[in-house]
Amino acid sequence: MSVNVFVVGPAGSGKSTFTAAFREWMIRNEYDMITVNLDPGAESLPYVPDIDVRDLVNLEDVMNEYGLGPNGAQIVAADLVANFVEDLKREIDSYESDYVLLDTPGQLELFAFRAASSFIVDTLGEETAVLAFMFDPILAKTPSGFVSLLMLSSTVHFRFYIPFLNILSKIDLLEDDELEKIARWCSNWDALYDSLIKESGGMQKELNIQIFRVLEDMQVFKTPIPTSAKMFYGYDDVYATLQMLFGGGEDLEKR
Ligand SMILES: Nc1nc2c(ncn2[C@@H]2O[C@H](COP(=O)(O)OP(=O)(O)OP(=O)(O)O)[C@@H](O)[C@H]2O)c(=O)[nH]1
Ligand SMILES: [Mg+2]
Repeated sequence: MSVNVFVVGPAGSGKSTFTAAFREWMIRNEYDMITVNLDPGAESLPYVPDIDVRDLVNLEDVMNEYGLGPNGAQIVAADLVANFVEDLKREIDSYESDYVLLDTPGQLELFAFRAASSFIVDTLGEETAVLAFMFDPILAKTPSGFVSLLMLSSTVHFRFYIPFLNILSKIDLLEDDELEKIARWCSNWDALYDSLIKESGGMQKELNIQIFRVLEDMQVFKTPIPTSAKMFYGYDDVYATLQMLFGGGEDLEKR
């Protein structure tokens, strides 16, 4: 049975580039994997998907057929994909690969909040689905941005309730001290709390403190794994984390 990794995150957080780079890393290491593009609105991709939802649902066709603009068409297209889930599953199964990387639509809310997505994750993912949630470093480097991403990632986790890992993308865009600061927040809640209350004042500070406490109580925190497609960095850690989740730490057999 394959491990199905749904790559999710806010628009522009690096989902498609992560898919391309992790694919490259896996191929170099001789792991058996395929990529699936689940974004009907993707204009260009940094990899050639083995399976492409655009072959089944085309955004331009949806715009013409339903008389919609690009935003409305994205919503209809996301729902239409659900009609083809069984076809997608058959196609994925025909590869019999160990790993399936599924690149999701740019708009996180289309994936996280449409009923069609739960159906897609349930059908395609079965019991070996995992969410890889991308943290964009430009947002993650401020305390409130970091906490917002934790909330967003928790919301997506709450929606699907399957195993998940957090990934910090594009770390080449961070200065060393910014990366160290994020690492400190990851290893020490108190450091994150201190940074958060220093950043804000008045009512916002109060709200931040309350939100922080909820997150702490929920114990949703998962340290984001630092990666950079530009530096080709971090993919061994991502792979090791997947192994811990599904392989009990043991390597799935190479082919
Ligand atoms: N410097 C740097 N840029 C990156 C990295 N990964 C992605 N990018 C850039 O970030 C931008 C967005 O990357 P994508 O991979 O398209 O992000 P996405 O989440 O798939 O975007 P949407 O599907 O449109 O939501 C592109 O300009 C990428 O070149 C990285 O590791 N380093
Ligand atoms: Mg993309």
